[in-house]
Amino acid sequence: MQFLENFKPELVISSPGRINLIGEHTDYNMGYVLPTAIEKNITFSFKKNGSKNQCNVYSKTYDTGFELNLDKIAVSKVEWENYILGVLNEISKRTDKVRGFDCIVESNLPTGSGLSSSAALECGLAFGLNEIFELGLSKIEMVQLSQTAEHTYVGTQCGIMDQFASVMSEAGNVILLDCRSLEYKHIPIDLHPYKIILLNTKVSHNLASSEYNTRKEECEQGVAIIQKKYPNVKSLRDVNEEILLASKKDMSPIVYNRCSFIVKENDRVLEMVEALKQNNLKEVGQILYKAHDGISKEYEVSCPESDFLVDFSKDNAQVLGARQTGGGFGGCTLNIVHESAVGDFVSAATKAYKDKFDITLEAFEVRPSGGTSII
Ligand code: GAF
Repeated sequence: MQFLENFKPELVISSPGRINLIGEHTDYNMGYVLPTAIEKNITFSFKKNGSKNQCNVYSKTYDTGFELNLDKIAVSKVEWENYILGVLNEISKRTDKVRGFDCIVESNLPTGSGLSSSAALECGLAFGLNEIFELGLSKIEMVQLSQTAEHTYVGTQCGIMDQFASVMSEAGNVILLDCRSLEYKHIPIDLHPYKIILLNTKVSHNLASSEYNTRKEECEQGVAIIQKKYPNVKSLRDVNEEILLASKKDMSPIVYNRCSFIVKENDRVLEMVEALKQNNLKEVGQILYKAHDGISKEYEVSCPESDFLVDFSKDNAQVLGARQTGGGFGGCTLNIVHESAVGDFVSAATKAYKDKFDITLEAFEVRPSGGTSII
C-alpha cells in the first residue's frame, strides 16, 4: 500500500488483550465477571491523510491491508476487516467528525486464543479515532460501540466483558464488573509466590462463534421457562439454585445444564473476590478447577485439548488451579503455578501435550495490566 512509504504516525495506541480470572459466559446473562488486561496487545499507528473519506488500513503482522471509503461502509467478506468496518459504522451513527486516515496495525496477541484479540482490535481503533479526530466519546461509549460492532458486523452476539476489560483495566488489578449496571471496582490481585501462566492449546475451533450464539439462546430459553413461575426474573443473574430447580422438570437437560453452570459461575465470581481479599490462594485454585468442570461438562464449551491440560495440571502439587479462559473451544488455559515450579511445569506440559496431540504448546506468564493507552 502506497501510504506505507515514509509513514510517520501522529498517534500510537496500545490496545491490550485480556484474561478472565472467573465468570465465563456470565456477561450476556447480566452477571459478574472478573477480567483484566494483559501485556500482550495490538498497536495502532494513525495518521490523518487529509482526504475527506479515504482510509487505508494495513496489518503489519499479517501483511495484508484494505482501503475503505467512509461514505460506503458495508460488511466485508474478509473477517478481520469487519472489526474495523463495524467500529467505523457505529462511530458514524454518533458523529460525522471522522475524516480520511491511514493506519498500521501490529499484534503480538495470538488470535483465536481466547485472549480477546477481537475486542483489542475494535477498541484500539475507536480509542485512536476518538483521539485524533477529537470525537468526544467517553470510554464507556467506546466499549459499547465496539461490542455492538461485533454483533452487527462480525455476527458474534458477545457480552461486554472483553471490550470493558481492554479499555478499563488497571495494572495490578482485576475488574469486578456488574454486567447489568456496568458498575465496577478494581480489585487488587497479588498471587505471590504464584504466577499466572497461560498455556495456549493453539486450537481454535471454527464452530466457536455459532456455538457461542447457541449458548446464549439456550440461556434465554431457560429464562423464558423460569419466568412462567418467577415473572420478575429478567436474566439468569436473577436466578439461584432453588429457583432453577423449581423449573428443572420443564427444561430439556441441555438447557438445565447451561443455566445451572451460569448460576454457579456467577456465584464463583463473588467467591473469588472474597478469596483474593483473604489471600486464600488455595481457594482461588479450587474455584478455577470447579469452574473448568462446569465449562467442560455443563456448558460444554471446552475441548479435549483444554481438558487434557487442565487435568495434567492436577498432578502437579505446585499448581493451585487451572481452567480454560475466554469464550471456549480451545484457546488458553490459565494456571496458577508456584514461581519455583514454572519451568518444570511448562516443560512437562509441553512434552505431554506434544505426545498426545502432536502440537507444540506455547506458554507465557501474564500480569494484570492497564487498559488502552497512548504510547
Ligand atoms: C467471549 C465473549 F466475547 C465475551 O463477551 C464473553 O462472553 C466470553 O466469551 C465468555 O466469558 O470472549
